[in-house]
Amino acid sequence: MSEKILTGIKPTGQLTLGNYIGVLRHLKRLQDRGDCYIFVADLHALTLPIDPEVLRQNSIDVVAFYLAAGLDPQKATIFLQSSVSAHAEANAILQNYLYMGELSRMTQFKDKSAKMNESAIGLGLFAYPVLMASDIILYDADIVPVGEDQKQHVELTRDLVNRFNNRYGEVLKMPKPEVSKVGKRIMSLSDPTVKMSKSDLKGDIFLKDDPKAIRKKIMSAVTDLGCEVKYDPENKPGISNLLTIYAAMKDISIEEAEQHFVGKRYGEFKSEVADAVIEVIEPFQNRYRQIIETKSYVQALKDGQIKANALANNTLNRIKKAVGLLDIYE
Ligand code: AQP
Repeated sequence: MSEKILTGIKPTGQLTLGNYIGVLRHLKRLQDRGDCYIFVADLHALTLPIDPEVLRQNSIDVVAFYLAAGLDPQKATIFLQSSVSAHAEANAILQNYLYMGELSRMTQFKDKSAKMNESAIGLGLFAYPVLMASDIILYDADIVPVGEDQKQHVELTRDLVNRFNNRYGEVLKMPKPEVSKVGKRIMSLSDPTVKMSKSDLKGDIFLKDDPKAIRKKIMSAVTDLGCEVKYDPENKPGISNLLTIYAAMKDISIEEAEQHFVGKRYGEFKSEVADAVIEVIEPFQNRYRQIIETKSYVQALKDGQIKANALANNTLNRIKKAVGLLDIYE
């Protein structure tokens, strides 16, 4: 049986080059490798305040970007998380197998809640990893491709699966996070010590930025002292980040990228990084615009919804049965 692969993106804001490098660019290859379930994590987007119209538009964008990245709805199942009610049901059951202590140690929760007033931190933000575990478990996922920031949540899902199976037998499939070697954590161009993120408007390259804006942002990216183009994340975080971006765009290793820039100055280096990004992102944007115009994302979501519900409900029934919920039709 082919392996099941699951991944999703939260429609919380404009997608960044970080999302592209961390996840989107791998999708085309993944759909040929296994049975792909690729979703829009719209329920997760509600964990922080968001305008309803913005959420709707962002959700369309995420699907259009999936398709622009080369996902084929005939091969992969593309769906909205909120269109499969099993996610919420599994969440209600599985929340009893993760504990407050472990949830409060999640880095993403600590980072996001640190910027908020305590009285405004929603329960959903705290319990985010439970819903994410439900997403993964419902599709019997073997592999969960993620950026490094999400790896901790997949590890927690593994703990939950262990705990649940120890108690009820081999009910849940054990998933594995898969983090790409190059580009697992793309950093902000204005502060290369923090992650490039949808919610951080400064110094990020957004997937809808026009080529001129992309070039300008890269040319003014923060660099480091010295003049050598060398991969050294600790002492040269800015240069290392740009090297990573270049390597990801060219689909080569960091060493090969480093080799290419031996003896070149920062200005020339940045200009080549900008060329490399534009060369990949411009055709990607053209495909995105065509998908938005023809609304082909609608049919993809309708088809995906049917397939996703079938598999998710199957697993949900297995979970319900294992924990002792009565099935009156049995
Ligand atoms: N900077 C990044 N480098 C590499 N991978 C990244 N990802 C996100 N940013 C980077 C990966 O993209 C996938 C989808 O992310 P998400 O939107 O579901 O969640 P996130 O990690 O919280 O992304 P953001 O951009 O930081 O969103 P906000 O600002 O809303 O919290 C994930 O696999 C993620 O690892």
